Amino acid sequence: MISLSCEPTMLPEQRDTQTPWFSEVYEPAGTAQSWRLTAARLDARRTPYQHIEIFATESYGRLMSIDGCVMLTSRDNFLYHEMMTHPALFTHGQPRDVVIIGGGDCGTLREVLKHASVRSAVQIDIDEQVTRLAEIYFPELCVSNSDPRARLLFDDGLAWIKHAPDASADSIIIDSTDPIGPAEGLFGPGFVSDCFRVLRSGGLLVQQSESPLIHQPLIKGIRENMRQAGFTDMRTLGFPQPCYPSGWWSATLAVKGDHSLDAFREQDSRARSFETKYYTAACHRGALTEPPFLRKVLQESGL
Ligand code: AG3
Repeated sequence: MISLSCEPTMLPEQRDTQTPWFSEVYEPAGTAQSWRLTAARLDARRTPYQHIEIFATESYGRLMSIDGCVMLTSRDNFLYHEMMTHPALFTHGQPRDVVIIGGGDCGTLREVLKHASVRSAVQIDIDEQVTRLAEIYFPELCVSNSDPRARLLFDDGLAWIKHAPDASADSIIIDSTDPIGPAEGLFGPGFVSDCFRVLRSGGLLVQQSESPLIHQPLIKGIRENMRQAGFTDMRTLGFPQPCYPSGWWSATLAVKGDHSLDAFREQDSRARSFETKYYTAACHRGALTEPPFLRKVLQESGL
């Protein structure tokens, strides 16, 4: 006999109405998602850029929100951070110099530094407080921060990339918030063409591209910017992300020069020397096939 450990939903009169909840109300989709908390808010900082808060949830571990939007939870951030990093770095022949725009929680940085070929990883987040809070509440993401290959800068990514030398990076990963507030410019055509200039031939751009289900116009816009900038092949890789609106998220990859995203180092990926919790060569291969509903929308714009 299989015993189910899931208790049925509580009846209203049994509910604990005293325990606090965190809810992200996501107006654009008319949805909300909530987590029951185990304590009052752990921390909060109002910075010149945004309002960062930290909560302790009952079932997802710690949760960081920025301006009311969930950025990550302890339980499921591995999905996002692995998929923002490994497909791109296993597509490049030998990624050496990697730039992370945003990513202040250092989760992407940790994944990037798992690649032995990487000799420099520069992270440029506008808000130092994101990193300072991650060090306290998500120390597992910050384990590689003192790696000699890592450089943590607190600066405006838009301005940084403008001044970066031509052909100086093998991969640029845009690990940003939603396209509002300080991150808005990171979704603009000017920034994407600066990234194109800064990448070497064969270089990979990765942009967090929101939900394939509810943000199709945005994904179209991201890909139009990439195409306009001169990128040849582009692909939107979907992955589950329970803590974000719709529970589903994506990373859009673009390659510079005459390369195809279908050709990744599958053998190296299979024989990788580090652990991942979601990413595998097979899931990489599978994610390269865009689902028909998304393909249709992109095809309409010749993307
Ligand atoms: N970056 C993507 C956050 C977008 C979430 N949007 C939302 N909850 N409305 C997260 C940074 C992780 N390194």
